[in-house]
Amino acid sequence: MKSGFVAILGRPNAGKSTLLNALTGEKVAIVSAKPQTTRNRIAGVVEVPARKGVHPAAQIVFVDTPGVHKPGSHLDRRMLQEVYEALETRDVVLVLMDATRRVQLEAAAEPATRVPQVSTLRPGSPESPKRERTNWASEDEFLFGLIRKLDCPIFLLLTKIDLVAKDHLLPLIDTLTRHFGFAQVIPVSARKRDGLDLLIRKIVEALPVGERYYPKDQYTDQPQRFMVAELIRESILVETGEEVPYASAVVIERYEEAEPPAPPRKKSQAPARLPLTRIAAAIYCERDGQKAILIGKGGSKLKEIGTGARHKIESLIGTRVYLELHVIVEPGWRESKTFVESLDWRNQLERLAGDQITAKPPDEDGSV
Ligand SMILES: Nc1nc2c(ncn2[C@@H]2O[C@H](COP(=O)(O)OP(=O)(O)OP(=O)(O)O)[C@@H](O)[C@H]2O)c(=O)[nH]1
Ligand SMILES: [Mg+2]
Repeated sequence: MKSGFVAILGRPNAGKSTLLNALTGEKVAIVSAKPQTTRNRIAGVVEVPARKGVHPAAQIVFVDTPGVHKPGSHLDRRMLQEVYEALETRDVVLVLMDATRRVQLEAAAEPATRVPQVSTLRPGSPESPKRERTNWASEDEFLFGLIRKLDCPIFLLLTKIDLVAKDHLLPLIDTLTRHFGFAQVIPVSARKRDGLDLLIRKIVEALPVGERYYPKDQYTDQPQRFMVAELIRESILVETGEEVPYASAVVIERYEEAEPPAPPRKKSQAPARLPLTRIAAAIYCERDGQKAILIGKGGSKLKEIGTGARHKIESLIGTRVYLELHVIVEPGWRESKTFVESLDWRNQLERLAGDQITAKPPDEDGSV
């Protein structure tokens, strides 16, 4: 069989996490229309059955990463570090580019600047004159700088093609294919599942022969506890705007697993109620004003965040869930190395193993 790690890279909002979820068929990573949703690298494991005469069976470990952007805060630097770590272990790299954004860029570019703008993206290309760059192009250069020296196959994926007219797409693919040294250029729509079979086939072809890295039935490396924290953060991304989602972090403080379900009953009896998991989580923000927004009038916003998250958590873990949320102001946490490091679930696991996490009672004003 074949196996290997495939790093998914791209600018914020390129559709990386949506692709990961579509490929695994599970909700492995949270998704939102707001950029910089993903903060940690997340593995999603895909088992590919053998196809006679085409390829052997394979296990592909996709690694979703935070969107590449120039770091400002310590949190940003930590997010970029996650990208570097994903690139340390990789057999193939997928660079995702939002086709809708590319088409807009091409349309906005003056004819004179169109070609140089694209050529700035070519790995190893000489730098173009500054006047020809847009902010977007320079951000793309930063992304391409990360992969320039990699010695593994790099695929360019044009994403969200369900939103782009074919007559825009074809010239774009043509330009990209002619200008860049990618092993493959594959247009995909994670939403419509377009191009995913081809992508899987090309990846399996490129992977080395090897045994599984994860058990056959495991679809992610994340502990459930961390996925729960992410679902709460997803709810915050949906329910709040402006800077609040960016200044928010979620830490699970208490996680009491449900008792095993009651034994099966006769059909004539009322169905047994699902067991109950009790979870308490803290939402950290940076300022009192953000806390006020997160709690809302009479606790209404926090209730909405909690209700939205609870439904998703229930479908993730398959029990009923009692969720308590409270909000804590931690001024400037995004600049605190210690705090940012403490959010990483890999570090949290170490702490839990050391039994150092203590549960805190929920705030009176903030509980749901
Ligand atoms: N129409 C359409 N929308 C998509 C597709 N893929 C992603 N999106 C949307 O694009 C937005 C961003 O998707 P994400 O998967 O969160 O993007 P990301 O690259 O993981 O973003 P960050 O984690 O912020 O770096 C969401 O609103 C998605 O619903 C697609 O194939 N078609
Ligand atoms: Mg993401």
